[in-house]
Amino acid sequence: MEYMEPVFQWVRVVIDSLGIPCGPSCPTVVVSGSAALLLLLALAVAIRLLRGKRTGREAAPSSQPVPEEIEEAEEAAEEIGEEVAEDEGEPTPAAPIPFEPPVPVEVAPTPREPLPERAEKPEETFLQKLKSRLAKTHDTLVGRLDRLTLRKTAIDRDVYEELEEILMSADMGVKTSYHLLAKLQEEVERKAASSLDMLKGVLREQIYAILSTDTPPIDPERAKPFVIMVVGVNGVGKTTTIGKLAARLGAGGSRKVMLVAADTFRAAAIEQLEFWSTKVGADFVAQKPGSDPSAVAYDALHAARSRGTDVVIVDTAGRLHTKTNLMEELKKVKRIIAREVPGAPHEILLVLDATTGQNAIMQARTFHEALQVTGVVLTKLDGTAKGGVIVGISNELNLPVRYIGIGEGVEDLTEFDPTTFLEALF
Ligand SMILES: Nc1nc2c(ncn2[C@@H]2O[C@H](COP(=O)(O)OP(=O)(O)OP(=O)(O)O)[C@@H](O)[C@H]2O)c(=O)[nH]1
Ligand SMILES: [Mg+2]
Repeated sequence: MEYMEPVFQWVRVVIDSLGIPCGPSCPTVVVSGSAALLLLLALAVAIRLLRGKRTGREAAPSSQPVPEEIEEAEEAAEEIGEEVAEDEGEPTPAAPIPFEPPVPVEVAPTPREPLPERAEKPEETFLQKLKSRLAKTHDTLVGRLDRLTLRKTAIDRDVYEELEEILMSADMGVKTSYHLLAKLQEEVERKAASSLDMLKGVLREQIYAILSTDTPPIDPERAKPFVIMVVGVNGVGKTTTIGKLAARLGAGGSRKVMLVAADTFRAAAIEQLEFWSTKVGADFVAQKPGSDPSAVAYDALHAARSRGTDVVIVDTAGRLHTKTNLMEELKKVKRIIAREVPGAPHEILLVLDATTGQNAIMQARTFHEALQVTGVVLTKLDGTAKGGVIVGISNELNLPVRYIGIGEGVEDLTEFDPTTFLEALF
């Protein structure tokens, strides 16, 4: 401790000059106390420095943000559109960014590839529909004629023979086929034509002349109730036609239609008509199976008058035109109707099945003789190649074709118009 002697002497001089009473060991105590104090101080600073290093930014005084904090604060402030104040280049501690809980992001469903739209079937026009339903008759008549025209170069005897065969196979009937052949020959001679190209046009003109009549269309407004009686042989499509007709004449509910089950032969026939009446929203009148058809008609007409019905359609049982007693039964129904409603039945429609071909003409003759039919409905034209029968019927019977059936659906009955029909057929 000898090297500390000058320090002790200097401390004694200072203490004495300050006039502080001090014993011989006083300088030693002061120096050792001060040294211990300094040592403690140094120790405290060292500890503090060490902790600062370890905790990094945490140790920085909160009032003096570290540069990284400022940067982050600026970025955040920019994001939320706040201005960051600056003080002469010295970055001011950024205002604390208020904590906002994360807004739950609604994850929009990944847009799916739209399914390729199903190719909409374009609306079929009426003419297209008629064309497709008459396709078989078209092929037998017009298709064969086209093929003949391509094969032959001049109109000769062979051509006429083949033409005759074509007309017969389309079921025009012998009489009508010869009539058309004669007309064709006349035109060929008149025009001194040698090419087959004109044959198709002439045939179309001649068929039109047969089919077009000047009979006015059915007008259900001309009487109330307007009574229609429907007759024909078994299974030709009478009941189905009545259902379709009720839908047409009902005109979307603007006319009150009544269906009358005067086919009392079978319970199923009554049910079938009832089914149609429900389907098309028509009134329905029936009696027990086996009842007198005339009595059913009588009751129905009384009901129609009291209910203010506009159109009454009477279904009758199918019968062979050759059965005289059954034809008499129909005559009786007609008489009763005429007695109850003057001027009725306003229409007696004979339903003929086109698929029966020439037999339809025979049926038409007998029914017409017995009942003086006012018009024909030719059904099932959609399923036959014998559609030419319509020309035979018009030519031989001089009866107007009122409607044609081209399918089983309610909309598959159409008013017969020769122009549209030929447009579709040719
Ligand atoms: N393809 C086709 N089928 C038809 C047409 N009209 C009627 N039919 C069908 O022909 C069949 C007989 O029809 P109905 O209406 O019962 O015939 P109907 O003359 O009343 O028969 P009966 O009362 O037994 O004399 C049914 O299957 C009908 O769906 C048509 O225009 N085209
Ligand atoms: Mg029937």
